[in-house]
Amino acid sequence: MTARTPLELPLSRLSDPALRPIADKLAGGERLNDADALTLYQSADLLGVGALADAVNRAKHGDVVTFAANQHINPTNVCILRKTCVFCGYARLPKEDGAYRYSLDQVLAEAEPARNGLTKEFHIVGGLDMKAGLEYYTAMFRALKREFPHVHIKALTAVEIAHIARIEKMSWEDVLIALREAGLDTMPGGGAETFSAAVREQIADKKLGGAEYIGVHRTAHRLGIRTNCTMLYGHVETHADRVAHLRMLRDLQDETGGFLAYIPLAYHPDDNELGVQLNRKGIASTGFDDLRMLAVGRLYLDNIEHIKTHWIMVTQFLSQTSLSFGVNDMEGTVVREKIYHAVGAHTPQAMTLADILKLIRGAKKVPAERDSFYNILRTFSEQASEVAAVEAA
Ligand code: V47
Ligand code: SF4
Repeated sequence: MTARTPLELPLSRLSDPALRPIADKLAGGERLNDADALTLYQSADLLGVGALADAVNRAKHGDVVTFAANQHINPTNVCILRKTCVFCGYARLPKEDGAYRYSLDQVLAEAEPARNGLTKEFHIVGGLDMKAGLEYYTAMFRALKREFPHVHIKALTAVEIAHIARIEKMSWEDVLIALREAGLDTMPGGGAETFSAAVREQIADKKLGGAEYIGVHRTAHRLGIRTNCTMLYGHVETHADRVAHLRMLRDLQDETGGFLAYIPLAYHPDDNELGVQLNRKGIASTGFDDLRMLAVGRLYLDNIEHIKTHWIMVTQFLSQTSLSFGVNDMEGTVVREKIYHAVGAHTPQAMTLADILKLIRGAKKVPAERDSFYNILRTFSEQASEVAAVEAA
């Protein structure tokens, strides 16, 4: 996308001497190792870590910050793991109050705002619902492509793909091929949580394991389906667990090059069992940790081009600040987000184009709308009239 520029490391801004050898490696184009990542997670010099990440990000992307105009659709909250993913407040058992599964007409009604022509992507994820098998999703994707042919479909986490494969007695590969034929374009990165087996046992006991998550993404990449990757942080994981998680993502990326973006997801403790167990009601991750997670992602994942901040989870204000901590992409204009609002996110459910432009410009960056493959569609100059023209289109 943006022309690469020479790396200019702000050495004078490092107050922790432990960061100096890491800066030297970056200056020499040497890859950081796991011990370096641990140092970055442990250092109290957040501004130093951020300055390094900012320098690396600027060398790759200049001042440009991208966003995609997308709409979230969560077609079912019925999930067989409702009792064992103790961090999740969104899922319901089939007969529980609040359980829902959209019919095709309801999905199309949810998608209706995309008629405005602004929406370029549907982000579709939901629970592991025994009644939402391959046919449910292929019919949905076909109908969405028929009604909204201009909209990219980013849908179904690795966990959902494995669930469909299990209930249909099919291979991951055959499920992915069928979904792609029906209209699936790329896959989101959800379901990763933290890969460590010990952490999974505590927070997501029956969920697809880390190696299998990687296996589904490897299969998708082999079929030419690009995907995102995530890490859920701020619950019971250690710094070493975070590093091991990043290592698995970086190794797969070395092998396939199929990841488009990395998105760290801040754990929210309200309205879920884990929040009660940890006695953390109302206490989500810290701003310090949110910024550090993004910056370390930028520095360690040298083979993943895009680091995305998810403003719904960490607030627009922290997302804006993260644009100086190695981040080059913001989760877009999101219509009707449900998953995080079920677990205590107090952010709005959608941001307008004007809101996003204001945030990015406020960080002295240049906003650019992108497509789902990160090709820049338009860069926004300072003229407010441009926003009005686009919103009226
Ligand atoms: O996998 C569930 C997380 C994820 C909680 O790929 C929670 O572009 C915090 O993956 N606190 C789904 N997080 C969302 C996701 C995502 C979001 C935005 C962009 C992309 C992308 C992917 O939500 C789940 C899980 O890790 N989640 N419960 C909670 N209490
Ligand atoms: Fe189901 Fe996903 Fe919630 Fe786990 S995190 S209970 S798999 S919806």
